[in-house]
Amino acid sequence: MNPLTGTEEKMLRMTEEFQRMVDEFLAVQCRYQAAIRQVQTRLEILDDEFSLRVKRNPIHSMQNRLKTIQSMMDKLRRRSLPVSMASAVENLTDIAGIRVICSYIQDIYIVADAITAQDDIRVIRVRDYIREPKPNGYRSLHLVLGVPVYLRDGRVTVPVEVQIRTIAMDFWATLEHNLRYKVHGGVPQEISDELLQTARDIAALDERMQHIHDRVEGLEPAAAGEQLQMPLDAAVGREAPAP
Ligand code: 0O2
Repeated sequence: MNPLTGTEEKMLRMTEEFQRMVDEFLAVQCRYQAAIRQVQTRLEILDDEFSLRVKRNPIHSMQNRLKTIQSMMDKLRRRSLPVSMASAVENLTDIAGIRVICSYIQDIYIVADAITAQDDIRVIRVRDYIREPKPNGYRSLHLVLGVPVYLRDGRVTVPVEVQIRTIAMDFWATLEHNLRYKVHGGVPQEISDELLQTARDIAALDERMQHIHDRVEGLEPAAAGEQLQMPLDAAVGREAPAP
């Protein structure tokens, strides 16, 4: 048999190393997925309970994701940390992520307060980019929660990053993320400036929507129904029902 060339040996070692990381990833994947399920179920329960009490849901929708191996290794490399699964588990707090989309700014804090008040959840980190937006205009509330997961050998605490934002904040963040990744080396300054301005416009809209919501909540239930019904009926050319 021909001996392997230097390049072939190097590639074989890289393949073996990658396979080892995949195996390790599969071993830890189960607990991160369990942690996501735990937090998402708790949020769903809180949302259901809230809607029973006040007849509306603070949570508009939720998404979750497990970071890919590639994305974990890229992040470790960017931070000059050892590139291994053990290092990812030790250094990254966003392997498991849940994004919670709320209708109104106030809902974000209602949801955050309710989940962090649960006595078996550890609050590892809070970053409030709503009260203090990032310089580029990004707004969201980020929590890293330590969640108990019960395995055959006992209990482990698994970190889950929960990003909570309004529909409007999500609209901006999703488009900004897509635009940023389209351009290598970053978008030109004039586009960054315009994105920052759109983030400010969106923040102002969020505040106005919150204000409208608070005013509607302050109305008598029947009156609130009428107020909403009449413009809707007018819009579709129907007559509003007699009071
Ligand atoms: P992805 O693909 O969304 O997972 P950390 O790694 O959490 O210790 P970091 O990265 O500074 O440190 O955390 P931070 O600031 O809490 O933000 C992490 C995540 O928030 C990002 O994940 C994005 O999802 C989101 N985010 C933060 N800043 C911005 C921004 O300016 N624009 C947009 N669109 N999203 C942002 P990743 O790791 O980038 O990737």
